[in-house]
Amino acid sequence: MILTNAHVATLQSDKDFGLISDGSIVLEGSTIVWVGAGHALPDEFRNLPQHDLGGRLVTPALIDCHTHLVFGGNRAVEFEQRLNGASYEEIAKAGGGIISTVTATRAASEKALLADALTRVDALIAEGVSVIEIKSGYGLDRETELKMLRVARLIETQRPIEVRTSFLGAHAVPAEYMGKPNAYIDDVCIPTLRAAHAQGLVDAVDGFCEGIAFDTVQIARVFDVAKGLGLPVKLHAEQLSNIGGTQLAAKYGALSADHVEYATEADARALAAAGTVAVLLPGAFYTLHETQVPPIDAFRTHGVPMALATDCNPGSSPLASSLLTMNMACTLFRMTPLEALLGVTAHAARALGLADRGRVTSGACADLCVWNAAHPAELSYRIGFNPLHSRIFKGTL
Ligand code: DI6
Ligand code: FE
Repeated sequence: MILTNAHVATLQSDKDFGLISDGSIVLEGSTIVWVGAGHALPDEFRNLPQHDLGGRLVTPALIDCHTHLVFGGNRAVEFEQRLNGASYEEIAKAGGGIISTVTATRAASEKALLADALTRVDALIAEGVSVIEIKSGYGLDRETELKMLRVARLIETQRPIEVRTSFLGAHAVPAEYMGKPNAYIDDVCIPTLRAAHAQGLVDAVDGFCEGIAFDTVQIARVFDVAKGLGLPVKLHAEQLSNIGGTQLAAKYGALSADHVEYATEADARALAAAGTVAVLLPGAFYTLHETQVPPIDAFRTHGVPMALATDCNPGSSPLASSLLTMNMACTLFRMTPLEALLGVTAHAARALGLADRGRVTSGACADLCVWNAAHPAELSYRIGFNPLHSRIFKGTL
């Protein structure tokens, strides 16, 4: 198939949108085999069936590289408590927060978790998302961590979307191990990681490195096991304070360090040297009324690729919109519309270790979005408006 009459934002480099007006894109199965100006279409492709896009904007399909979208229940009541003065950390220490979602997730059936997760997946697909990363971490026991990962895998069988899973056993210390984080890592987290990996349920290993969660020594023990299993790592680092998570992520050659509001210039240098992506999560920044903006200028100066994701979760970021994430990144973090688009495409792909996604180039996977828009800045500019015209997933419209 040839897509013709397209205004293509190829994102072939990070310097600009790589716009081609009156462009054509040749798809062969699930692969892009040619992209360029319509008049330059090679003769060999002239007889293929054509699909006229009416001059619409085409971009790589969007990628949400950090979500916790499989969970039970919701935390609207805690949202209300925070607005009545309680802090996120206070609620967590009182057994709410992540732990209240753990209780609801343990109680939920696999079927109910799947049905609930699909409502969020559908919202993302409706905005042109083609790949979603989904973490475990609301089970914190063997059975429920495995259940969450099975549900994440099932999503791919129910919807035209690709799912990458991350094992996040080191997300919080469950009530039954209160005050005994090391015992939790040894008795539950590491054995569950091995079991989940043996069942083919894990694509990467994540952790929450924070005062209210795990320190760098505890995370390093989980990362050592991940490395032994040949799994890539990533880390929630420097979200609420700086305790060295970003440096640890860099030391382990992590795919990404995520949140990073409290990261320093030295942390940015370490990420650049390691080739680790900074995943920025403006939905959590916004929801938690955070005021510490991630060190965007340091990331720019040192050439750290910045990805953007929803962090879709019931506590700190009840957000299921990549477009709103882009808008928030521009308005709250002063990222440019080009950085925002790279953040949900090329750089998000890199944060997941997917080399063939996120740019419109020959050899890439044919995951594309067609927008009722003339310029790519429109995708970041509007608030609460979805201009998606159609989505092409692995070559299928
Ligand atoms: N950081 C976050 O923002 C989420 N997890 C994490 O490690 C919050 C998860 C939650 O509050 O349920
Ligand atoms: Fe998160």
